[in-house]
Amino acid sequence: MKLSVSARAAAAGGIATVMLLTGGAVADAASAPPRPAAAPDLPLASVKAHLTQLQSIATANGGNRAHGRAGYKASIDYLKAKLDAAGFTTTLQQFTASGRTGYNLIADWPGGDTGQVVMAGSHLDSVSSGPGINDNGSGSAAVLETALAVSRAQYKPTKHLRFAWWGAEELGLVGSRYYVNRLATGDRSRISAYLNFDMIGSPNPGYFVYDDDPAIEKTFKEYFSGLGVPTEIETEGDGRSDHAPFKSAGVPVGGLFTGASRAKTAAQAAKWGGTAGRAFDRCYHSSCDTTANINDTALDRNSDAVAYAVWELSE
Ligand code: DTR
Ligand code: CA
Ligand code: ZN
Ligand code: ZN
Repeated sequence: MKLSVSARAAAAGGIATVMLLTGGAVADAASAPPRPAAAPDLPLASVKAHLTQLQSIATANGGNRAHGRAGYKASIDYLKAKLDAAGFTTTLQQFTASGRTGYNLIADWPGGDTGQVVMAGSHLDSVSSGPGINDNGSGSAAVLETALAVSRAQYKPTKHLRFAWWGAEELGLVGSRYYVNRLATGDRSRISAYLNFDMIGSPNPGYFVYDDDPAIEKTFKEYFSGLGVPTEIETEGDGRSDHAPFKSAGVPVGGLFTGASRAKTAAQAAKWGGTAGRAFDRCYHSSCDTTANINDTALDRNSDAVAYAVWELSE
């Protein structure tokens, strides 16, 4: 049974909406390119289990997971162990910032055309004032669970998949800049897409899609329209997260965001729910950015959107 794109997106998002293609549509379907297997619906419980681990790591290490502190390296170790066990080829890229050692974690999924690399990434560091569960445990957990879903499915896409967790983003995109600046000549043009996920579980969430690359933006908007969730263009963040160094290097970029310290408007509350006049995340860069600072629906929808885009863009 052929699903329309929006129904398939809904299915990928876990809502069983099936539309039969009848009459002329069948002709369209017959001429349509083969569609990839729908991306899996990532279990919210699995994504949240990573957040619980990151919270425990922060609690055991002075309350944060900041660059250069024990909590950051423990976060790296947690993710690397999961990825190694799942069959990824992992690389720890070490750098120094503000006199302290930092790390990027890069995980390559063996196979695929290394001339067309689809990357999904997020920064793993928190600020020093808190555990950084929404900023940015949320993005890091969603990217990790997407990578683990690739392994579970033994997914074999046409393109090569690479996942990345950046260090020292909070110091000024230090880790991602370090990575992009050290790409070998020609490797920049081999990255066909970089997808960035920084704060995707905000407690008073908005649904923002980066508008840097039209094809990537369309992919995310297809997914959310399949769920019946309206989106807005992300305007707060140009240059404010790890997609910026990739964009400056000419790589097509996109991503998702649920909002930080800006207040949700009445119009936004009318379409998304939540509280007008209140910040999307009133614990932004604060000690209260804990596992209690997450909206489950937003985290679930955005985690599934990460998987949907990775599958769609790497087919
Ligand atoms: N710079 C991010 C948070 C942030 C603020 N605005 C945006 C827009 C798009 C992505 C991220 C952000 C941080 O504090 O880590
Ligand atoms: Ca899900
Ligand atoms: Zn931050
Ligand atoms: Zn962030």
